Amino acid sequence: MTTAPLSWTELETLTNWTIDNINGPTNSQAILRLFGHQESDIRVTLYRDNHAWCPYCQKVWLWLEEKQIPYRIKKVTMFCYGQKERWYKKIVPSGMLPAVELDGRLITESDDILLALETAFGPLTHSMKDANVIPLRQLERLLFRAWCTWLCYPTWSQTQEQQNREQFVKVVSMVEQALRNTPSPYFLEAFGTVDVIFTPYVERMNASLYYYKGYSLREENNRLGQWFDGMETRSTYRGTQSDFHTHVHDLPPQMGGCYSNGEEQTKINQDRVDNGPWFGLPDVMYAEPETSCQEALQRVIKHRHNIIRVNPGEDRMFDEALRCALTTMMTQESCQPPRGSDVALRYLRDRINVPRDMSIYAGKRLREALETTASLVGDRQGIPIPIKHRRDQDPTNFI
Ligand SMILES: N[C@@H](CCC(=O)N[C@@H](CS)C(=O)NCC(=O)O)C(=O)O
Repeated sequence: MTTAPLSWTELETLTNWTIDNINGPTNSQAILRLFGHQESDIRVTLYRDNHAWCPYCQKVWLWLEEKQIPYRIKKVTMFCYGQKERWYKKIVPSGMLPAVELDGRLITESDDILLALETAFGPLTHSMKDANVIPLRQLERLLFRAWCTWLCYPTWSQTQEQQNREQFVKVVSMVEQALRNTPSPYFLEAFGTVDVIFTPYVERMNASLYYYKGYSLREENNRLGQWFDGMETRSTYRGTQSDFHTHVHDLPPQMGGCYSNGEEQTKINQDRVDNGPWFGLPDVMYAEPETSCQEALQRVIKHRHNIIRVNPGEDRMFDEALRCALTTMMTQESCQPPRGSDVALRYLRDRINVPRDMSIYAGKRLREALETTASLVGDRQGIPIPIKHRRDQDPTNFI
């Protein structure tokens, strides 16, 4: 038995999800953050990328959120998914992100930004220049290099692949040791700058190594596992957190390539990240909020015209198929979409971006509903996600 798809008007009655972008929890949609201050108190503008893919932007974003500094956000396109805005090139000719304007002064380079911010507003628990922080910052760069060497270069022999893996695992054991030095789940006795500095790449390592190398950073390393759990207790981190699917497909064009080792476990992981089930993956471990389906529904309703317009499926057919998926997500009832809509549904499934579009559990709920609905009419995949660029995600298509 399948149910009929609800109309958009009926679907609207099923969600009252809202978020206070300005003063509420950390969220990717905000362009102004006040934390209870007045707009006249603002001294900072953060320039970050449209899709929340840029790791160095996440570092500064998380710092500002943790310190609750009132700021504006201006979003800029990255080269890999569209054309850099002219106005941005006028202020940052290289086009690089992030940048911050602090009291009218423009600063680029994420470490310089954090140094300037802590001079203006005080450190986030520890200064970037603290004697305990400096060696941990160096360790983060060491880990980053070992990760790039393993992930981003093709290997010509099993031995080389094995050596790269061993080198990475060796640096991870140094990270484990550093985390063991304090009883807290964090790098020092309390959450602070170091955790913010490690966050963007450790999150991307967790995703990419799971998918391209069959290696689960979070599950295979006890202390890092506890560190992730600690981070996930923070609403600031949850607001910037992405999922495996988003990262594994945004990294190749950003990094210049990600190379799979082709092992059995890798293939299993790839199938899981691409085709589900998405619940239970080690990209998130805190309990799912009760509002995740409502959030997903609200976000789709808000952008439905563009979502339907950019989808390769015929508009009327996809409109109905999408309502079927949303009906299933909200009622748990099976809803038969039009014949031939499997490709269109999976196209959208593959282009949900976390946290750009919605938070991690909402993204999983929506992916699941789209897949469940698509599978009722076929097993064809959507247009493959490009790996050299991501112009399929050009934000100008959504204006
Ligand atoms: N060392 C710089 C690195 C910044 C960087 O590599 N930014 C990348 C994005 S993650 C970028 O802006 N690339 C230009 C683009 O992709 O448009 C920093 O720490 O801020």
